[in-house]
Amino acid sequence: MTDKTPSFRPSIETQKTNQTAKRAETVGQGGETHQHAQGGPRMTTAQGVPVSDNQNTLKAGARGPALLEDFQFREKMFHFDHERIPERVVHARGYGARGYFETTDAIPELTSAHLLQEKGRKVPAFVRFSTVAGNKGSMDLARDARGFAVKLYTEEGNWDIVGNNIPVFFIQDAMKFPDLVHSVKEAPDRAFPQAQSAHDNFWDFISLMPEAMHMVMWTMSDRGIPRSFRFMEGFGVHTFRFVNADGKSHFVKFHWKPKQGLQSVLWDEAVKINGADPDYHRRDLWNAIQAGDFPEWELGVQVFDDEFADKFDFDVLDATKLIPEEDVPVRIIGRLVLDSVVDNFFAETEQVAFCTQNIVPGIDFTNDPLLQGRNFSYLDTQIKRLGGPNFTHIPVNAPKCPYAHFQQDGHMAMHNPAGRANYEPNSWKDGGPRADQDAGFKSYPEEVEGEKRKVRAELFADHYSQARQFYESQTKVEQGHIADALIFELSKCEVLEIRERVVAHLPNIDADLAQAVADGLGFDTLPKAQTPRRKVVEGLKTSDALSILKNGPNSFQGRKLGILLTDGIDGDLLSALQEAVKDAGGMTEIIAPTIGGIKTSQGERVPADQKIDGGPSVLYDAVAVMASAEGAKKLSAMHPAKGFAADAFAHAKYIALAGDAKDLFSAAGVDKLDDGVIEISKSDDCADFVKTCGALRFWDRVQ
Ligand code: HDD
Repeated sequence: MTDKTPSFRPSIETQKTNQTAKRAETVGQGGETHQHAQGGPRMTTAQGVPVSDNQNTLKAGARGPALLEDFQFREKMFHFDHERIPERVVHARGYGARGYFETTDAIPELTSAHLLQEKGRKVPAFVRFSTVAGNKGSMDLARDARGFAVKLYTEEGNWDIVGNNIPVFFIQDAMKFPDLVHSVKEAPDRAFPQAQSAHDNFWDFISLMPEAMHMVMWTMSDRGIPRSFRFMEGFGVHTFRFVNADGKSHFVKFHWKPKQGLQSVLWDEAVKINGADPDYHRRDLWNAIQAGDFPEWELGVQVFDDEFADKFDFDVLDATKLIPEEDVPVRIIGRLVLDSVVDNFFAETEQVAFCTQNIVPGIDFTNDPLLQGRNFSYLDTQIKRLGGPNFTHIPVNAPKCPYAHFQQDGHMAMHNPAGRANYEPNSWKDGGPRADQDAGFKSYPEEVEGEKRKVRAELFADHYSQARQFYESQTKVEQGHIADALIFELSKCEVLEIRERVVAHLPNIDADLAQAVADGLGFDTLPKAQTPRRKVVEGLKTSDALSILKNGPNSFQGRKLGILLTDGIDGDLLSALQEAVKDAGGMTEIIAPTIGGIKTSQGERVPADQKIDGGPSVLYDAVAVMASAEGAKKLSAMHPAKGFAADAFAHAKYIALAGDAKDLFSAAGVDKLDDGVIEISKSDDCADFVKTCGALRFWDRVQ
């Protein structure tokens, strides 16, 4: 039989695309003409055997059967078939980066933790941000809490603070965690909805678990839809212990405060961003770090003693409660900087294994029943996810300080101890590591007593007081968003009783909120309020620290301006605008009718970063539209351009207009412009505009 058919030959079309898109790389042309990419290392099998042909399987004749002896093919396919590991049961969707932590204020009087003994001590860090409910491939802008997990590679072992961007949690006892997670994830029969809490199962569970009402206020607030990982706070949530060298203990809560300030998106933006760029948050972090705009957080601690804990209105062991910063100020003791993206997502971000149990001498747990349960769960889940007990051998999980123990063998053992002794005590001369009675980790010798019973402490039964405090601490705009979010989510519930049962909790939080949600759901009457198990504490002081809008950055640093352009615009003005944004520490992106960009009136070509339908205004913190008369006419006939203008206005963005850009807004139905829309015609205007953008939104437009 003659050999007529080449086994792999890309179509002319494919070759063309590849040539234009990636001129630097050579394209496989079939086995016999395949070329190597310039300068790459020699390809080998996993056993190190050089590979001669990576295009064709070994065959008996060019059109004959494939041969089992093709070890290169079998190895390649076997490895591919095993590429996936189970995704995290929660927090599956995440994004990690490397950086460092530096102590800025030593606190030896509070803790013996080596890292915190001296100002200037610096250790490497790895951080993974995540959403909770969605699967690994879900979109970034789900309404959800965000994970904020930090691993500090200290000189006395790895210290993990496995926190969230919300300082409280849905439940008080780890016993309820599987139920909580089952309820929020896709329903088991239909496998939807994905990455959202807007469904019956979640709200059914919540309506029957009033302890969740405080956290629900947070997830329904703008905290549930952050603009970027860079613009959110992180919290260790639980009360931990600091223990100093004399063995004295204080309680401590951990806070990560973003230097970049706080910022969230609007729900309508979140919905649209999920379509326009499902990777919005991971792209944002990647781009910022690659651009050298390293995000930074301060580590703050709220430290208090037994006396405070005893007189506090709530139980400090209850993870559904926070301690207002106005009651116990946050003391800043360090800084965390993310300055490096990962080399490989799987190796680092996917395989990183956090555990609340990873603490170091000088830090200890409390009896918070949620924390105690977590301490069990994380180690357990890593064994399933990473395939065995040796996940600490994976570089991202391995300590960066010296370590020595007698643990050995198991799947993928890579650091078995050398020598004869693998037990202790032993009498061998070089008998291996020994425990250090002085410097080794010692648990705080808290005295415990009590009956062995399945119970909760009485103070845990207060479910509404801090939910009310949180709601009352928000600005009017933010309160409106909470009501809107509840109405949206409950409108997705098919069962009327579930909607009613949720609304029945709200009068215990705020009468107006309850009424607004009832109206939004079309109820004729407000359902009868749930009777609180414990009397709601009246008159808790509001706390400004709980609001995002009261803690804005007042700067455009780290933010992005989307500039929509047409042919014939003033190139000098464009440069001035770009310069002004750069000076403010922001970024710009050019959007144009085609990806080829535009030609300025000076005849210069400006390439585009986005074609208009790939760069909707929801992707930007503020926008500018610069259009010639002819250009504005063209844009006005383009649906995505009208959407760009209408959305930017509806989302209360600051808008700069140059040339005849106003015409686009009229075409988009926005005739009445306001003070948030600013005409620019010279370079001073640009600087003023960017300064104004520091307020991030022109809220007057939507109040
Ligand atoms: Fe959890 C992952 C944060 C309660 C059990 N959790 C996980 C991650 C974060 C949190 C950020 C992702 C870590 C990563 O990026 O790899 N979890 C929290 C916070 C909680 C909380 C702030 C409450 C204060 N979690 C919680 C409870 C349990 C778990 C009560 C079980 C008793 N969490 C897990 C887990 C996960 C996890 C199943 C899934 C993947 C993993 O651990 O590594 O073990």
